[in-house]
Amino acid sequence: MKTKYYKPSDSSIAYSVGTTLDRFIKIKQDEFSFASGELSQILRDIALAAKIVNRETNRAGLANIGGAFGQTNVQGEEQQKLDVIANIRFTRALTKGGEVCAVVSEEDDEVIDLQNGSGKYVVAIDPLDGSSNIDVNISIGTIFSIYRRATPIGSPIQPEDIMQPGCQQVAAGYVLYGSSTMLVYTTGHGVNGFTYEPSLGEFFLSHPNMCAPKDGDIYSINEGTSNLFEPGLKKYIELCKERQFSARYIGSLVADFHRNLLKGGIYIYPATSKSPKGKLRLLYEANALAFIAEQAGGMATDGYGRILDIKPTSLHQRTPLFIGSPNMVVEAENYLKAFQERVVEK
Ligand code: FDP
Repeated sequence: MKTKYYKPSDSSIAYSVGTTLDRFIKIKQDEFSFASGELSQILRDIALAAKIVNRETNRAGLANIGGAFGQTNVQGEEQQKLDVIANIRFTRALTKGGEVCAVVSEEDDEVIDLQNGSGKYVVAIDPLDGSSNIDVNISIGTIFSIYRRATPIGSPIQPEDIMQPGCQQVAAGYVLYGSSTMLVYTTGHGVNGFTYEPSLGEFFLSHPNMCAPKDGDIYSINEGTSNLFEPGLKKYIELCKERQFSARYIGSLVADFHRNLLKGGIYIYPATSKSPKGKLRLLYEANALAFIAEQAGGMATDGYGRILDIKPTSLHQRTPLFIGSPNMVVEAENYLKAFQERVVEK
């Protein structure tokens, strides 16, 4: 039999289309000390569900899947039809993949036990974040955290499998359904971003080794409740204005976070006198983004301490969030603490 070596063609038709998410995951699989392909499979499952949610999101205006579902979730928030669709899609993908034993979702009151005796992983997910933006065609997202279960594989799910601090995450990521759809994830070895190519149905590596600028000039906060902010935060916002920073707030955490990660800035969802724990959820919103922020050289705190060190005490626990460029997060935190001290000293 005659053979010949493969020689890439010089023709433009043979130009590389780039690195697919699948190939990238495979290449990087060896970075996990406990590499076995299972974590890679979960990332692929999430990517598949993201493609489906992307498709549904894109035709929301046509397919009668916009608007309210007619029920409220455990947070007391009105569920949108797409919230429900996304929840079903991600849960289904994680169930079929076979690597996950339990899922915590914003849309479900309780932990979903997948009855999977061989599942080593627990996933916490906000299937569709920023859902109040669906009907007005503004960017929305998916946020996910992956943990290894703490108790032996095959045994019943225990609270300690679920209530792990964010520093125990083995991977985390988000999908941004924006002017293009992106999947960004970390496994604790830097952060990489992939852009969806709809005609090929693939995510391609577009943002390798993402790094948060040390400083920035964008602040993202809903100032509508500023009269309820802590005094230190009011001062910090004044400082942002004195420095003529840009105020940018979409009201979709993933989109606001993503912009500031690329451009440099701080996203704040603070405690207020009305909501001392803020609004965002620790397990499936703050932790994932905090892990990504830190891996990209950024920072995430609740205003007084590191998000990833918080030991969860309840499933749908809320936390204030200050996240983004490290110099900005430190400065905001210093304002909060300094002012609090002054108040205590009086
Ligand atoms: P939403 O309620 O629309 O899902 O996750 C909660 C969240 O959106 C974030 O995505 C967003 O940053 C924030 O709430 C917006 O809250 P406000 O309307 O209070 O600013």
